[in-house]
Amino acid sequence: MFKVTAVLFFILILFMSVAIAENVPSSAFFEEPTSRISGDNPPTPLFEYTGQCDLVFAGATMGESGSFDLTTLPDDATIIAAYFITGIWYEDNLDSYSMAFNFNGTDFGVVDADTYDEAIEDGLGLGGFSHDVTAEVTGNSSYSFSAVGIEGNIGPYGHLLTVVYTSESLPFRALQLLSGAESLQFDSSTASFDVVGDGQGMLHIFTEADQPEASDGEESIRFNGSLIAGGPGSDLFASNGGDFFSYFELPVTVQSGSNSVTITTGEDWFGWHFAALVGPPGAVETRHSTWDQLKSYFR
Ligand SMILES: [Ca+2]
Ligand SMILES: [Ca+2]
Ligand SMILES: [Ca+2]
Repeated sequence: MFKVTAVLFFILILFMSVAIAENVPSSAFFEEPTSRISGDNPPTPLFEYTGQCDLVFAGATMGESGSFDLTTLPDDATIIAAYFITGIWYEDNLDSYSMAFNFNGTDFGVVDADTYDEAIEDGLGLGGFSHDVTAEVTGNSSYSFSAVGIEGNIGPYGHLLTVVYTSESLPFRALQLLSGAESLQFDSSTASFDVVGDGQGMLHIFTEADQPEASDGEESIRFNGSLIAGGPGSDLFASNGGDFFSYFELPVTVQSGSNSVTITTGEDWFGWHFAALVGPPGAVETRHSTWDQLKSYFR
């Protein structure tokens, strides 16, 4: 009887060992993954403005056509700038990263990417577009679009319409938009802002081709080095706006001079195309503005 019990016990232990092994992340048995799509191409300055300003956005999910529904502009908004921001992926590097654009019935023809992140071994090349549609955006409305890749693309994934506006109801502040194409996996990338002063601000981030998945590694956003969203083991970038579209609005404490945002991802491979920071105006801007106001009193 004892022998039978011992054999059964042994078999039970064997089964448990196999079951535990199957649930351990595969990385435990292999070398740590090396970066395939390194953090080397962060978004860079696209537009900045100082005044009674803010920005609103509309997103669109994966597809070569769709519409942006702008609903949150206040009645007295004056539109200052509008950009259609998207990306396109390729299996390998191509001579050109180009797409045919139509926005709200206006045909823009074939447009080259503003920038691209070259594919490296085992990687995907990523083109980034920040297309100026200021003349086409007139207020709250639904704006149809098409964005069709020219050469064997495997996108586009998510799309963003970002609109900068002024309103008498807003405080005086500074705003900066960054755009680009950062193809990122198993790595971090850091972009910098340089227009705001000290105080409370709002950080905006857009990524595409991120998805909910068991993430091997860290998905996070850091601001000036401090973790503000996600973290180790997190699935932060999980298409929170629908298929392959993510947008984050995060309150932050900003400082005059330079402010940085760092995006980190593990296994989830995605494109980072846009970041914006809104905050109190920098000291130089305020002094300049005050001097201009002073002069205007004596004209
Ligand atoms: Ca990259
Ligand atoms: Ca992904
Ligand atoms: Ca994810």
